[in-house]
Amino acid sequence: MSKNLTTKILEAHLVDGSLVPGTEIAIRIDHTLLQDATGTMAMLEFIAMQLPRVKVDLAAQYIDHNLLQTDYKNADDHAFLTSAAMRFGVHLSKPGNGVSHQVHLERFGVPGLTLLGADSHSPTAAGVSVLAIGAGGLDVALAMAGHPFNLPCPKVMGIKLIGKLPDWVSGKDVILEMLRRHTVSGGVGKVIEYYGPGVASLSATDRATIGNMGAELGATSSIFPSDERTRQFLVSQGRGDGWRQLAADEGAAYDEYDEIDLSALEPLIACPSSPDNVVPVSEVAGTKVDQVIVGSSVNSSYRDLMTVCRIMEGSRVASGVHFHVNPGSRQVLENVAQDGGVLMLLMAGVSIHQSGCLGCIGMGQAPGTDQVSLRTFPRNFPGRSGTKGDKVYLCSPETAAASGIYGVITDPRDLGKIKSYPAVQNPETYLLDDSGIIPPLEDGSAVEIKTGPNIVPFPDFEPLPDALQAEVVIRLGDNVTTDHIMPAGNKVLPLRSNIPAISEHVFEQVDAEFPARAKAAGNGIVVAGENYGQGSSREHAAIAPRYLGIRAKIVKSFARIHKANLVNFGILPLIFKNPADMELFDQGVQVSFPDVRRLVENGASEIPVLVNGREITTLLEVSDRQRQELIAGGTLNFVKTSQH
Ligand code: MIC
Repeated sequence: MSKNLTTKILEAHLVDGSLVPGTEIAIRIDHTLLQDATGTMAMLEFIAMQLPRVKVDLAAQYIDHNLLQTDYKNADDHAFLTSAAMRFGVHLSKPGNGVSHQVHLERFGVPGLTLLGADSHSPTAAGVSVLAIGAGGLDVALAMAGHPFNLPCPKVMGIKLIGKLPDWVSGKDVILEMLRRHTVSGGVGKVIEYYGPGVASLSATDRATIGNMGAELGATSSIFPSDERTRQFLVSQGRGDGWRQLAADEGAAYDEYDEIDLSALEPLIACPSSPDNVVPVSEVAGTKVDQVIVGSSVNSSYRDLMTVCRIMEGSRVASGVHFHVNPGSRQVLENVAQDGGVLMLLMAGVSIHQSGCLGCIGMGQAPGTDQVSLRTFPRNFPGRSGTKGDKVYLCSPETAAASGIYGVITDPRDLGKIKSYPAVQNPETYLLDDSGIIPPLEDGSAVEIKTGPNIVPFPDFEPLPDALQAEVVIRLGDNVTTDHIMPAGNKVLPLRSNIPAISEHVFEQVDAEFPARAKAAGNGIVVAGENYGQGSSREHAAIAPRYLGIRAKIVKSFARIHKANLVNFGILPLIFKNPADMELFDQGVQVSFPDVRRLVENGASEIPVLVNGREITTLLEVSDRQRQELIAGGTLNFVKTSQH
């Protein structure tokens, strides 16, 4: 029977279960990726497993998020991560070496492998046909310890690409078109597999852009065939030996289908404040722009930056605009510099920053009050930039550059009337420099782990009680993001290794009184609508609420990674059987879950909840393994008390 590529890679890695969508499967993981914002906690969790060394073929730790050193905290985390990486056999990418996704694509990704990353944008590795999945830090720590990764078997959505992108239109416009059609929840429970004659026209880095932002569709992963373009990219990175051809079989079936004619696409833009709020650039053209940023985790490759350099060459940034470039990696910057791009940017008035996530995660670069910021980043959730009420638009490097020149949102095809499209290709041979990567030691057992006052031990969480009484601490609507639950930004991110301190910021931008109310309630629950917990993989959005006493979340539907994180830290992920019941759960109301432990233990899929003298039904859709973890009070407790 002919198979799609996703099925082939999953089959080759299947350890448990069968490939029936929705049922739990376990897959072998080849590579793991940690970054510093999620990685300090994941590394603490790995240390708690008391193993001498990682048990995956390749583990990498990147320092790319918490780069501002406004006090000792981030610098202590960097030292901690460096020492832990050396102790446990992990590659360490130093601060300034680049964004995890771009560096992994360049230096480590190999077609057909699996990658588990503690970052939702890990599927950037789709650019070189890696089946990469974002997960909570604990799941990645378990993979580093050699455990298979458990996940609901995804459906496969086949996207047939035909045609070829017109000038001034690039990979970002393809994924914005996907978001326009399918929304931020359209990919939940699915791998998005691209195929068809149009694929060959996309470079590895355009594919990486599309894979990266598959996370914004809520997709489990995205994948491209490994073809001649993949081979060229690996050869240009001095890694041609790792290439192999991979594709779906002729006539392979998909669970869902869609088709995009690349030649019919036009420049698109996601308006504030959701990546799926997409319109043609021409619809918002003329809007005054205050800030433009190109780069960070997406659209920060050589092609993207050099395209901007060539567009800016001989032009100047408009007087009212601050134009920033955040290169995806030191390698990108070195190659752009070698080809004269740095001078083109500087002479146009662009500020060039070190390689890293920077403003994408609110680590600096926050826009001013009421300012319009145009970014090539992957997400624009409200307040994520660090500014409350921000107006962040997401677009391609072409649109960003054209808008930077005119000072208003500009369809780059208008610039095409006076400049020819640069049509930049990635280099045939990159200038290679791995000085920013420290390889693992043969034997790291003597390395002492460095720590600091802000790196505090993981809190203890009690097992699920027989019955639960709790207060509704907050009720929210649809599409609540992890940025709402556990904000990032330069004040909060340094607290990622200190749960008691970071928990004081839960729901800060939505309702600053939440932490105090949750603590006063003793046990609490959160109630919300559809697609709860979309966005980041940050497990702090589960750990910190749990620390404040949240024992259950009852919603209309969950995003994949957040749901898994809730189970990992002992929070019941419940779904309203009748969505209209949500109205009964006003803030402050007391609810009870009679006999809950026995029901979870016995495999009950329906959990009754008493509210205002009425009994309503909620659904618990988890695997048997997850039930045991919930009963234990979380995965760490479960792992400690069993062989797992
Ligand atoms: C994000 O874009 O939100 C991040 C930064 O990449 C996060 C990771 C984090 O919360 O640190 C993600 O998407 O997983």
